[in-house]
Amino acid sequence: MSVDTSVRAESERLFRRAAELIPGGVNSPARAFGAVGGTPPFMRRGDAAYLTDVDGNRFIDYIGSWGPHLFGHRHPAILQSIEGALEIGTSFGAPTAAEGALAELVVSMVPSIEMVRMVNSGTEATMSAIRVARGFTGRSGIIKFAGCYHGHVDSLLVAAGSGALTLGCPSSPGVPAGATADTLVLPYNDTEQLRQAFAVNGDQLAAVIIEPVVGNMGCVIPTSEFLGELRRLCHHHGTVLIFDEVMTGFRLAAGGAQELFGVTPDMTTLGKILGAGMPVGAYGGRADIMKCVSPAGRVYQAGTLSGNPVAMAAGRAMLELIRSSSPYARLEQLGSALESQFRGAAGRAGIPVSINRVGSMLTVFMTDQPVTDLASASRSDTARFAAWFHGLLNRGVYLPCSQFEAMFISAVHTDEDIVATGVAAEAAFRELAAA
Ligand code: KE4
Repeated sequence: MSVDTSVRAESERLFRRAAELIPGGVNSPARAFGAVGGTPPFMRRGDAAYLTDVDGNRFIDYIGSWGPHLFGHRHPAILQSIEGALEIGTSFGAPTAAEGALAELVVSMVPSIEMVRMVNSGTEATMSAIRVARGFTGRSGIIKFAGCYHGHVDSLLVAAGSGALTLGCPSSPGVPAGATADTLVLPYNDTEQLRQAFAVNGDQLAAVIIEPVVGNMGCVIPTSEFLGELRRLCHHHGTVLIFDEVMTGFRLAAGGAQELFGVTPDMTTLGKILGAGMPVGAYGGRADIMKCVSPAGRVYQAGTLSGNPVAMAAGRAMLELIRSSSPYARLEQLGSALESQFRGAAGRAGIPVSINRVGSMLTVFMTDQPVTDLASASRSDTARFAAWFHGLLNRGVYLPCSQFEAMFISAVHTDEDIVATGVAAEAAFRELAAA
């Protein structure tokens, strides 16, 4: 029996009203369907791998709040931790044991992190990490890679991915030239250009910040040569290597991409899964670098709700779930099965696709060429992706609403969900072929 989730009148009503009150009707552009058109479903609740919208439509969810829900929506252990924390209050602006408890877990799980500071978002984490690297080295220059997105930090909103790329403004208005004057943008996976950039600028480079597996131009995977050379060059020039693991942290392995690839950065930024759906970010790394951070050192960074005890309790429950259940074999199995479903469906429908996947993070690119950087990702047929996206959405499958994002599978998706997704995907591919 085919699923029909195309009737979304209440979402349309809510979206019209929201757009009069909130820019674009959303509190984050990535949710606005700008790249795919139409009205975003307004969600009423989430349960395990599923979302139900205000019109009563049920979706298999492959966004998972853009990454946090490694164990699906409303996992009992996470809800119980939040309820328990609420028994004593919501926020004190004073130290609590909950912050140290989560810091202990992060330090024990993430290879590069000897000390860590909690903040409230991935953006705060990357903004702070850049400042600390500049304070530690006394240098100003930073390298980022075209198509990578590190939050809406002024110095990094240049050639940015995710919503900035999706909405065609990878370098945002409102960012003064001075804010990006020290930012050098290189192509991802281009080892030769990396070597040249260091040869010319090495002694002025405070930091390189990179998504060690990119999610924000769609899923793009580094070559081992590129990542290895990046590590070597940063070490040689005294440049701080920052892995932005806001998306990959705890997603690709308990110790993130740095554990998976065996490449240890000097600093790491975290978010998403770390907060289990609550607003948490973090930055950490070598103790000698982190001891520059106020009040231990002179690099200032602060936050009223940083280390919020309710969010800390949720994060602790999440990391303890990871340690007790080690979901990565299951996540790989589900990811491999979903990739096979998409490949088979596209093949039978005669639609050329390129699929990049690491574990439970993947993207179906509408192109017949390999996708290894922003230039190749940008050759994807975004109009075809938009049509395929709606074909799936109308059949109860909720993908990220952009060609330049990654899908996320949770440990609580079922084999039946994967098969049902394959059936919906093939029907949507066949619609493309018939168009
Ligand atoms: P937040 O400030 O959105 O918590 O984190 C920024 C960030 C930093 N680094 C990486 C690698 C990220 O992926 C993100 C945020 N990711 C996007 C999705 N691609 C968040 C979705 C949104 O902007 O609404």
